[in-house]
Amino acid sequence: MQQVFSIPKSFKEGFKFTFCPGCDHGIAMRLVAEVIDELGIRENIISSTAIGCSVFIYDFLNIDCVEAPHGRALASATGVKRAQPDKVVFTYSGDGDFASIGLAESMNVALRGESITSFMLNNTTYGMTGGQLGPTTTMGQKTTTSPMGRNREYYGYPIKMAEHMALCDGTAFSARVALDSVPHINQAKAAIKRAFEVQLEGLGFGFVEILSSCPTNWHMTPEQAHERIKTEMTEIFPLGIFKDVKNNN
Ligand SMILES: Cc1ncc(C[n+]2csc(CCOP(=O)(O)OP(=O)(O)O)c2C)c(N)n1
Repeated sequence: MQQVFSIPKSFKEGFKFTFCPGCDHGIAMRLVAEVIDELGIRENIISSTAIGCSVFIYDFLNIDCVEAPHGRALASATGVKRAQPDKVVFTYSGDGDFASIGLAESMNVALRGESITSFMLNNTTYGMTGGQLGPTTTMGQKTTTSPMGRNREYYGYPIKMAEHMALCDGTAFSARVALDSVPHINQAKAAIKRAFEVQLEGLGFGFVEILSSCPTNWHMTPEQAHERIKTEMTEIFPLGIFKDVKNNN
């Protein structure tokens, strides 16, 4: 069959995504791979991922990777960056990894202003383990551990990570983007690039929260899942750049 689209060089040759149909991890990883190619940093980059569907990055990207325990991607990345300051170091996590089990690590990396770049995929659930309530599960959302829907009394409120990261003095760039449409995907790529650039420019910690679909655990078609991102999720998690030290905002 004739290939009609190009594959970023940072992908492994002959790789095949093993994500569920309609999962946005594939789009996010492609954007990261395209940016790595465009910045010419493939030979000089190290990823740190923990557990969750993000872990598969080392199956697909042709880059150096370290594997951390659940929630500890940013702690491992800190060690890698401090040992090898000339390397470009990034983490790629789910919201459960970054904003729940790894919340202390994430917050402290931002407060210390570590020169690393982090991406958090917000799919409002613990995807890999079957759709339990996570730190970003929306109010009223039914999950396997909130079968009646998330409520304030029992579960509290979802966390807005891009805003929290922006409040940390060591953060140089914090943005929230989404993968539900082509214009949003283009904005997502620009934010991913900027988050790498602040590391290359030595400005501090770079963070991008990426609103992404999990049709399997949301019990939706891919189209319905993107509609949910566009309507419900962006209402709760507004898109935008919350901090960019270079542009003084
Ligand atoms: C210390 C530890 N606790 C729990 C788990 C089980 N576990 C594996 S993946 C996962 C959920 C990951 O969810 P998230 O980070 O949101 O990523 P997603 O799979 O949704 O992309 C959990 C709880 C584990 N592997 N290790």
